[in-house]
This record gives sequence, C-alpha cells and structure tokens, in this order.
Amino acid sequence: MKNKEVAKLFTEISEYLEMDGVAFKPYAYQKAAMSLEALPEDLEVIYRQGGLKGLKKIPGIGESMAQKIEEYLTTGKMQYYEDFKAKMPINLEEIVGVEGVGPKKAKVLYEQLGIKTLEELEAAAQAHKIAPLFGFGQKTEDNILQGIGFLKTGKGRFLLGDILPIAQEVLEKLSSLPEVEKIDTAGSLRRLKETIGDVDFLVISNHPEKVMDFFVSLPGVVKVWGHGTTKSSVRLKEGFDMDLRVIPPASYGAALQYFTGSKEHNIALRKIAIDQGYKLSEYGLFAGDKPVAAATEEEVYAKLGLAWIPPELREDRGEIAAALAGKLPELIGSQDLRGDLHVHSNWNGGKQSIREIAAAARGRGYEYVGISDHTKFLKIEHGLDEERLRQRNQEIDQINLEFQKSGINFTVLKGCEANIMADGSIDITDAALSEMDCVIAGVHSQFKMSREEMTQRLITAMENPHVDIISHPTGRLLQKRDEYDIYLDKILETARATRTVLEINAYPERLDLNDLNIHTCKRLGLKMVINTDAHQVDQLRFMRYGIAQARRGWAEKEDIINAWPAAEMLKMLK
Ligand code: DGT
Ligand code: CA
Ligand code: CA
Repeated sequence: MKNKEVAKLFTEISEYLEMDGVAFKPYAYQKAAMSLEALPEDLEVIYRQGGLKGLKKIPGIGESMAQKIEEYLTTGKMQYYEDFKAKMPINLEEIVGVEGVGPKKAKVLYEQLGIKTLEELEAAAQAHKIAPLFGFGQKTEDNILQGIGFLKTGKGRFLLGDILPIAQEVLEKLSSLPEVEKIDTAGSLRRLKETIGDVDFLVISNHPEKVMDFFVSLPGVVKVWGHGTTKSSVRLKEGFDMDLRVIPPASYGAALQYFTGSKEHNIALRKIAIDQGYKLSEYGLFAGDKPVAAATEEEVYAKLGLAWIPPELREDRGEIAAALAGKLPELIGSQDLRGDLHVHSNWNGGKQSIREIAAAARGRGYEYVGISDHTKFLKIEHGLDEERLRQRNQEIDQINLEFQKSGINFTVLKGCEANIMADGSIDITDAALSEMDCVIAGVHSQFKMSREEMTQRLITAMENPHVDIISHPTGRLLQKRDEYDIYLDKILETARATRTVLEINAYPERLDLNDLNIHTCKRLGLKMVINTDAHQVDQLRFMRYGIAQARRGWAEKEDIINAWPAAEMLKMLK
C-alpha cells in the first residue's frame, strides 16, 4: 500500500509549510496525513476504481491534494514536495523526530549550522553550537541531547501498535497455507510487550520447505537473513525482523514455552524444574533422558505443578509463585470492557461527530462512550470554552434522547479532558465541570518542572472535587519522552484519598500507566480506567493495547472501572 508513503510526504509538506510560516495549510496537510494513515482501503485501489473523484472522497482530501496523490501514484514523485526538499535537503523525519525540535527549529539549525541529519545534530549539540543560537539556549541544547539519547535506546525496537497489525496479517497468510498445521506467535509479541525487538513465529508443518519459501518471499520482505528448513529469518520494509521456526509436533509445547520467554521467566522456570529433579529445555521437560511433557505448554506447566501462565505475565515478577499457589489473577479481557471514557470528537481535535463515535462504540458492543473534548487552553486542538462545552452538551442530550426514544440502550457521557495548569488549577470553571458526567484532567504543557512542583501540580488537580480521572498520569511518550519527574507514591496516595481514578491510556505511544505502575496501583487497591484517547473512530481499536498493558500489570475486572456495570462505574466518579 502506498498510503503510508503518501502520508509521510504530506506530513513533511506540512512541516515545510510550517517553517515558512504559512497559516492553516500545515494543519490541513497534517490532518490529511492522519486520515491516510488510518485509511483501511488501499489508495491505489481507490484511484484505480474511482480516479481523482475517488481520492477526493477520502476525508480531508480536496482537489489539490487529490491531484498530488494522483501524481505520486502515476509518476512515483510529487513535485510540490520535491521543490521543498530541494530548497532544504534535510532528513526532516529524523530531525523533527527528536523531542523538542519542531520544523521551525529544524529550519534554523539547517540555515545557521547546515544540520541535515541526526548525526550532525548530535555532533553540533555535543560541541555546544546549538545553545548560542537565537531562541535556543542551554536548556534546549540539553533537551536535544536527551531526546537523541532516547531515540538511540529505542533503536531496534518497535511499538507494539505498529508491529501487531502487520504480524497479524503475516500470521493469517501463513495459517491459510495447507502446509501449515499449526502456527503461533512467540516472543515479546505473544507477551504483548509495549515494544518489540523482533517477531517470532512457530509452526508445525510436514512440508517445511514450502512454508519457508513462502515466508522468505512474502511481500514487504527486503532482506533474507537466513533460509533453512527449521529456521528462516527476514527483514520487512518497515525495518523489523521476523523469525520463523518449524517445530516437531511432539515438542511443540516446550518450544512454544521456551520461545515465548521472557528469558527471565524461563530461567526461573528452569530452576523450578531442576529443584524437582527435571531438566527443561526447548525440546521438552525431561526426567533423565526420558521426556515427561513436551507436546503442549499446559502439560509442561502442569507437570511442574503450575497452572498455565498467561504469556503477558511471564516476566518473572511473581507469576511462578502465584501459579504454584494457584493464585494467578483472573486477568481482564476485551470481553469485559463496557465502554471507553476518553474519546475526542470533531468539536475539538477529533475527526468524527459524536453521532459517528456513538455508532462505532455501539458497534464494539459498548454500553456507553465518554466524549472528552479538550478544553480551552489547548488551542492547537481547538479546545472548547465554557460556552462551546454547553452547546456540545446540548447535542449530547439530544442524541441520548433519540436513543431513549428508539429503545436503544446506550448512553453518551458528557466529558472533557481539561488541562492541568502549572499551578494545578484546571483551565475551565468549576461551574462548567459540574455539568459533566466525567471529568478527565491531564498535563499537556510545561512538562519539565522540578519533582516537588510537578507532584504538587498533580495533587492539586486531584484535590479538585470535579476531577474524576487523571489522563496519561506519568506523561511518557515511548521512545520520545521520559515520564515527568514525580513522586509517584505521593500521587498514588492522593489518588486513593481523593478517590481519583488513574488512566491506562491505550494510545500505542503512550501506554501510560505502564505495566509496573498498574501492578503497583492494583496492590494498593487503586482503581483504574482503560481509555483509548481516540481522535478518530478507527482508533477505538487501540483498546486492545490498553488491555494488553493492563493484563501485563495483573489487572482484574475489579481494578478497572470501565469493566463494571455503568451504574457502579458512575458511582466511582466524584
Ligand atoms: P524482543 O524480540 O527483544 O522483543 O524479545 P523476545 O522476548 O521476543 O526475545 P527474542 O526474540 O530474542 O527470543 C525469543 C524468546 O526466546 C525469548 O523471549 C526467550 C527465548 N530465549 C532467547 N534467548 C534465550 C536465552 O539465552 N536464554 C533463555 N532462557 N531463553 C532465551
Ligand atoms: Ca522476539
Ligand atoms: Ca527472535
């Protein structure tokens, strides 16, 4: 699909336009890029079937953008983009990928210092050439170095949200082969870790050659690292690797257990085996030379006196002791979720109308959806002021009335995602907040404060009698930005004292709270909510990543308020 390529060009065009100080247009290109990223249909198919007209039907794509897409699909080039690139031949994706460097700064860095690549940016920062630039300063230079450090540690790892859909597609293609008798994902992907190094597949087949030939010639394979009958390994154009192993049926369970990991879990499990006089390997559980369990994972765990352990728990964080004691948690599952409390509508930065969101949420089997538009401080997302919120609430009342009249058992909840200002105050009036069913508050500005100040800021917000939920409580962005500097224990203490619910934000680059935080909250008896933070209905599917994180944090139904009946959930809100 060319969708991603065109989206990337549009993103860069929007950044070039922003550098030139053009009004509105950058935003339009950015929106169009997002729309293309989310588009389930293939652009080439749309164009082949509907021509320019078909392209214009894509949300956010007008005449001139449609022409540019047509040009790219037919010639492989987009002149408008090429002109920008010729004027400023920098690796924009790399440079703007550094947290704290936007297009305007990228322009200055190129014009003043000739910086074109990440490497050059790092060298310039290390040589203290950036701080003296007008509008930069020491703090910016430090931030740039820190941001680059982040990119480096993240290098070679990929977001679960980027990998899972692609791996799923490959899995489906492989399972449809008649030569594939059984297939599973293993490794970190099966454990649903937030970032993935490489994808591991295990297969049972009596024609391994055919399966391997198919695997190494999958569309999107750009390099074949290895091509054998028991193991093959490839790189995909997205930059990550996939391993495929063919396993004999008799030892499939032991192999699946071994290659699922984690390494730490395996080491601890092997120790248990040794303590009981066995030997555990990828080939099976052995008493001397005799295999006693190997065909299924369940057998292997059972023989060791353990209940089968869900892969998300296999991190050596107490799951083996819990399995031994028969005290594994009953993990929350997607079937348990009754609604999503954090969705943005087109009243602010979101894409769809409240009606469309309600329809999509009903389609997922939810009983309610909370519309949590941004409030007025967030100008770039068209945050709503008190008056606009009131108008929006009227629309919600109207929609709920229509549902009632047609006997539809579904409720749209009035919510907002208000901004927690530097002093902990909320950016709209208590009167407006008191009209909401559900008030979410989050930090969206001034991330760098001292630990004391940031902790106090969040505490003050939680003490507001209207604030029900704190969104993305630690503020991290995976591979981009660290958590805020906070005393988490104090935050959790206040959450308990004020009955404030903490969010597990399911957005793939947030996943905030993370698994360890969730585990801590659960131990303390704090309540959490899994929300998508969707800005378009297609993103309601992000819920699965939030659930994965919650499961990795040992969360059960009782810990997650949107797994409760609506009436009880509402009672938990202040
Ligand atoms: P990743 O790919 O970095 O996200 O993480 P994993 O967990 O998928 O690791 P990977 O792909 O290197 O190996 C898959 C599994 O194989 C791993 O989770 C556990 C097992 N494994 C790999 N190397 C070792 C090892 O040296 N010792 C043990 N006990 N297990 C290993
Ligand atoms: Ca792996
Ligand atoms: Ca691997």
